[in-house]
Amino acid sequence: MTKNKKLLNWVSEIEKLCKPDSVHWCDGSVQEYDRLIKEMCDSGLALKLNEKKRSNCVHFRSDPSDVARVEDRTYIASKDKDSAGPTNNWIDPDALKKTMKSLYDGCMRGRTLYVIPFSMGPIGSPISKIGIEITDSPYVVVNMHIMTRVGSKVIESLGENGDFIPCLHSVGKPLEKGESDNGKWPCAPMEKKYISHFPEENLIWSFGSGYGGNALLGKKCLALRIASNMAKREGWMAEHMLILRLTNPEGRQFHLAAAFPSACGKTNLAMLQPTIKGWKCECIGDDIAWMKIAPDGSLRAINPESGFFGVAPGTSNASNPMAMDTVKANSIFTNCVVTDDNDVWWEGMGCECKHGTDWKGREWTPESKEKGAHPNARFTAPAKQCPVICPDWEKPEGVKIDVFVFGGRRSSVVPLVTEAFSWNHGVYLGATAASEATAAALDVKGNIRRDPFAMLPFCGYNMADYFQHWFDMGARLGNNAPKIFYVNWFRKSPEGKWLWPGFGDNSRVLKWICERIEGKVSARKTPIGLLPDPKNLDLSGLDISSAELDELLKVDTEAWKGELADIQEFLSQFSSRLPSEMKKQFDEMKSRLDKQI
Ligand code: GTP
Ligand code: SPV
Ligand code: MN
Repeated sequence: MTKNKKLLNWVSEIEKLCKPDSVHWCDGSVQEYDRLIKEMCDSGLALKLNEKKRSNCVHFRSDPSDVARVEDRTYIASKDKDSAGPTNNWIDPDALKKTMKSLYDGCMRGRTLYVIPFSMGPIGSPISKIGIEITDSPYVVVNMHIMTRVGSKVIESLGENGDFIPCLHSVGKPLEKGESDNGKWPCAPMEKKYISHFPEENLIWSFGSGYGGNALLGKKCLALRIASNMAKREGWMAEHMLILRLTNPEGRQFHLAAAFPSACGKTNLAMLQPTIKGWKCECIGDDIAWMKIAPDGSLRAINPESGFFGVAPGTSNASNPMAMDTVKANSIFTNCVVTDDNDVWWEGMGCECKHGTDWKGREWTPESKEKGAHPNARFTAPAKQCPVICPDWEKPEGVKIDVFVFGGRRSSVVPLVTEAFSWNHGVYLGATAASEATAAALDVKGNIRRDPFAMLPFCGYNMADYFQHWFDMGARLGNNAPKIFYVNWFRKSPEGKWLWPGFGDNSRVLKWICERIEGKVSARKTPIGLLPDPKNLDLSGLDISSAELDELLKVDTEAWKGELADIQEFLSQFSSRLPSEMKKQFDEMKSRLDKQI
């Protein structure tokens, strides 16, 4: 039991407010996990999957209204509205607390309050942080067991006076006397959902949703929205990035961190199996990177998580065999199809399901009109089960980052790969990144949106100041600054076919990137950056026509002038707060496009 006063006071204050039936302090043990899973199976909320097919795995069906992050209900409550900036929803912190306190009052009646001590990052790493999540959802507890390091060791490391980030969560569905959920996923209606951040206090309050980033508060809320604020104040970086180790045939290692928006390929790239000879890839993280400048001046990254919360649909032995292996045991699935023999299935799994039950609990066959799995159906799986997890993935000092890669989902205009002219130009590329909408957020509509550094929904302060932070980090890193590239795996032909095979074949692009770093290959200067000479891309064994390749590496000046107008409009929302360097980069790109160089 902890002697930490701040923690004890906070738990007792929340207990008084939320009025749960009981309180349970999580120890992170296997017994605790097994007991909660059994309780949820017994109550009908979870289904135990076929032990012979998927050992120690369960499936959950969420409420159909609670299937993804809700950006319209996500708030940054800083004292001053400008600190949140034009891309975040802002409410005055006092007003928001007042509203939420009335929602929290008695919200845990009939339920258990779980206290989850967790560490983001290996316990004891100089880059790690401790959080405590209070939740009334056992689903959240078991997911946190996988996604973070939970339990007594964290309490020990916190000690009597250690500090932590308080994360309060409730599904927002109190139970009357004698009432039970009856196997139904508890949550509150949309207008009562709040995913709130108080950055000046390092405080998170989430109410009404039990799904993913809304409820597993270590992930997007702590590791990105709150951590981005801390990183800005303390001079480090908290980014929506996978971390990957590449080893070339000579044995030289490169560490790459890549930011793509939600559902745009991070998990896939993180577990990539190269299709080119002699290259090896190992996974360090698939969603979040925390990075600090080490005493030797290099930039060091850790993955603050210990599990993967990955998109299920589209995951197959062909696209991501390492993820398929990772989820064979000890995993949680949410909103998939359950087959008649109690296994899970989803669209794009690379095998057939003739008959099963869809994510809404209805009979499903291939003839059914609707998809069987929700497009944002997910698996939760321990990172250590990934066959290509890097042996150094939990190194407390992290790995040295050599390359940053930005990208998004663009069916036209943006070429397969572009190298930035400089750090500052790379920051401009990251800041002006754009992507097509996906199912990872419930309320993102429309076609293409600017998603700077894939952080639009996750940067917990004014995005203009975040741009400046990137420029500042580059200046501090100097010659140690990673090289910056921009990729797009998602170009389509006019008929709507992928022009680039993607997945394992993305290793060909990574090879070019590494060879650029080593100075082994030349590049072609274009108005938007440096592009490969087609002869320098390793396409051996690929069936790709030279017309397709030309299309993939084309810079269409007119289309880019259209892009420029959109970028200008996007940047204008930051008005006088926009860094002057960003304006300079924009002007330089405009003049290169005008001069066609
Ligand atoms: P979040 O967990 O939401 O942050 O997503 P993510 O960035 O990790 O995306 P993920 O790797 O799960 O990929 C999302 C979707 O993109 C899946 O349906 C993949 O099959 C698809 N995808 C990933 N990589 C590629 C690629 O190289 N080419 C194509 N065509 N599709 C890809
Ligand atoms: C994302 O949307 O980027 C995710 C899933 O990684 S969630 O945890 O729901 O944010
Ligand atoms: Mn993500």
